[in-house]
Amino acid sequence: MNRRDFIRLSAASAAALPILKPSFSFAQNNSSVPVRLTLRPDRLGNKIGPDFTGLSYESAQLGNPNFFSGNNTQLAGLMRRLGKSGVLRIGGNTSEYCYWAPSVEKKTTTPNTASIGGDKTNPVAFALAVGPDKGLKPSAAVNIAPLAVRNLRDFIDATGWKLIYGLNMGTGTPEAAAAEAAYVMDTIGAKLIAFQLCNEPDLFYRNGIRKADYNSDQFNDEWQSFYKAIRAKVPNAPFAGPDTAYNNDWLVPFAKRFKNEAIFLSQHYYAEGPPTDPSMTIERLLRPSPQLQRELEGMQKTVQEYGLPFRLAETNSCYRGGKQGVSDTFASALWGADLMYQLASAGGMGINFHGGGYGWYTPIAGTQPDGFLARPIYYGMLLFAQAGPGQLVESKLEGAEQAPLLTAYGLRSDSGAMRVALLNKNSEKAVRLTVAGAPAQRAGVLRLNAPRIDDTTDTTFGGAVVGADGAWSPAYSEQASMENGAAVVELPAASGALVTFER
Ligand code: BDP
Repeated sequence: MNRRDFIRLSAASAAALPILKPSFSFAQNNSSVPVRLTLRPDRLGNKIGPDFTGLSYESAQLGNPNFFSGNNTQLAGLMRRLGKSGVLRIGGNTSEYCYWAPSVEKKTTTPNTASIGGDKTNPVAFALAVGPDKGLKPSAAVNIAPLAVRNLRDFIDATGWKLIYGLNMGTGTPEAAAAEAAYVMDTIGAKLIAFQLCNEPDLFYRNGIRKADYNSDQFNDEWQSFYKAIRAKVPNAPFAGPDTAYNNDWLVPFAKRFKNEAIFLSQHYYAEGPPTDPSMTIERLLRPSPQLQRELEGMQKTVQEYGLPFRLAETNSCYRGGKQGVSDTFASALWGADLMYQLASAGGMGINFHGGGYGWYTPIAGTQPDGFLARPIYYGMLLFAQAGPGQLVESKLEGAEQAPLLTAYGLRSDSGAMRVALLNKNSEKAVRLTVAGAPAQRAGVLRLNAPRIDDTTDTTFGGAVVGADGAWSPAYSEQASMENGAAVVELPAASGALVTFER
């Protein structure tokens, strides 16, 4: 098939947009698998709220009060590009080693060390940017000064996002948590959507935070005592939990016991790990995950039974900080976008991709002195952001047996537009997709693309890269060809696209 058969550049939008050829070749598509997607706009599914998207950072990052601050305009800009009202979650392993230190700022001058940590006797040292914790040993103690919370408020204001704030139940006291919570609540106000009390308590038994027999009942008792201490000081403090690593057997009893105390439920999901295991590959990342299915089913059951919404409060491709050659590649963009839609389809309220610093899986990499950069996974989140909040539309995919890793999600966006997110995770098979059922005259296509599935530097969306401060606009205007009212989109192997129907 000739490229012109399915790309028509519209004169109107071509006038507004520079026309660039998408950077891949459509030359020989005789081998592409013909697939049909039929949308049922009369059958609407789950809603995707404006705060669905999110990022997650280690609490230890607050040890540098200048990171999340009004001065960090690059990071704020990159976050705003992902959504006007996303959610920043602060927590992770290091939250169990962060200590509220109201007196620290009196002693601290402008911090400038690049090394993480310090200890309780010398706690003012901190890192410029903190990457994901690798979980191999307890992290160094970090003091959180009131200045860090005040600056966080400025940062939150600059992003338009909201906050989930992790406290330290692992090695902290209820009194300290209550004092910290009071200050956070006072400073962040309504933009704080929830406190979480700890990180992955279902792994406490094996990471040295609690004894080997630590169980969900003990955890729930502790959770309750912290909750009470905080509520006594901050009567309107909102809570979420249990923020478990993966274990539905901990999620369910928590939901049952705290359905009136928690405003939503949270759990984590890592697709792969550890990175040293050679079977943790791109290929495995892109295949359907039985663990994800288990977690989504557990979540759905809990949501139905206890009426609480669910947030995947921490996730990424490979635990222990990610895997080079997997987590930092274009594959992570296809994986990440697909995970967002899988979660939305299962009824989840939102997601937080973990990251920070130069971690392999971080969506945004960098430091203030060196600047910030959108990594491949960011572009998957960008596709999701451009599709917009809205309501999923039921659809049927036919003929994808030869391209089993193709996924497609229909959405009626809040702006009224019908859209389809297409993710061809097949690394060898191109697909010729006919999208029927959306009454339209035209269908615009934005491509999620990179030269190779394991490419780490040249991902684009709409033919354009994202600038250091989040600047992005599509570099070309592409129209799908229309056949009998259906849009026909040629999707190269290992690529994605966002199709918008226009009447
Ligand atoms: C999670 C932790 C987070 C780590 C991540 C990882 O909550 O702090 O950075 O694993 O191992 O379990 O990458």
